[in-house]
Amino acid sequence: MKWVALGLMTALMMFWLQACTNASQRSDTEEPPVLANSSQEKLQEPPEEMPEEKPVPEEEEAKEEPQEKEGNIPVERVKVVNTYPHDAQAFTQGLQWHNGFLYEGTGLEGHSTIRKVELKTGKVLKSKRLAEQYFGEGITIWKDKIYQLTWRSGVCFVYNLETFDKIREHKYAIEGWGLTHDGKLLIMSDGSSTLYFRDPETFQEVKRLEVKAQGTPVSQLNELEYIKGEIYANIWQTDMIARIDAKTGKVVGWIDCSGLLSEQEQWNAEVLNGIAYDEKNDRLFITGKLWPKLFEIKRVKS
Ligand SMILES: [Ca+2]
Repeated sequence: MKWVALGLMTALMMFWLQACTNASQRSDTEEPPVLANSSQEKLQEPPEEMPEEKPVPEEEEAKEEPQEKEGNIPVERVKVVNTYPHDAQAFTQGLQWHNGFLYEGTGLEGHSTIRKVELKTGKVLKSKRLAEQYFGEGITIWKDKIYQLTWRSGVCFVYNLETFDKIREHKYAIEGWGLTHDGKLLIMSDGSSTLYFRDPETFQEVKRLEVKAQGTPVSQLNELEYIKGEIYANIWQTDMIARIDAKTGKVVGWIDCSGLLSEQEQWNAEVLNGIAYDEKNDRLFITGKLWPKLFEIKRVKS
C-alpha cells in the first residue's frame, strides 16, 4: 500500500510539472500582438537609440513672436527746390506727371474730378467731373489711358488720356485709395498695410505685398508713386512718406514732409496727399488736399 501511495504522488507531481510547462508556453504565445510588435520594434532599434528616460518637461516660457528686425530706418527731410501754385479747392487724391503736365484726381462726392494741370501756373487745362455719387481717389496713367479709383463704389474708371472720354470700367471688392504702376502692373492701396498688384488690362489681382517697417505692418498707405524700384506712399493723416522696396515690401526710408506750409496756409489745408515723379528730369513733386501750393522737393539727410 505504501508503494502504491508513493507511486500516485509521483504521478501527480509529474502531471503538475507538465501543466506548469504548458501554461508557461501558452502565456508566451498569447502575448498581446501590440506588446509583441512593440517589443520587436524596440529590438530592431540600435541600443544607443533606445529611448532614454524622458525628462519631466519644464513649463515653457511664453515665447515672443519672431520679429524681423532691420537696422534703424533713415528719416530724411525735404529741401524745397521750387514752389508752384495749386488749386486750393482741389481735394487731391491722385497725382502723376506725364509728358510735361501734371494729372490730378480729386475727391469728395460732388467735387470729384480728373484734371490736366500746368505746372508753373497751377492752371487747370482740362477737367472732367465725376457723377455726384462717386468719391474720386488715386489715379495713374498707363499706355495713354488714365485710371481713376473711387473710394467705396468699387469702380475704377478708365479714360482716354487726350479726350478724358470714358473707355471702360473695372470692378473691385475693396476700398480704393492710391494707385500707381511699375511698368508692368498697377499697384493699388486700400488704407491697409497691403498693396495690390493688378493686371492693367483685366484689373485682376496678380499678387499682394505686405508693407512692414522693422517687422511691423505699416497701414494707412494712401497716395502712391513708383520711383526706381521703390513705391513711395503717403501715410494718411501724417506728413510722412514711406519709401517701400517694391520687391520685399520693407520700408527702406521715411521722408518727413512737415513744415512745408505756413500757419496761415495750413488754416484751410488738409493732409499731405499727392506724389508725382518726372523721371526724365528727376523731379519729385508733392502737394496735399486743399493745399494752395505744390512743391518740387529733394530728399536731404536730417
Ligand atoms: Ca502718384
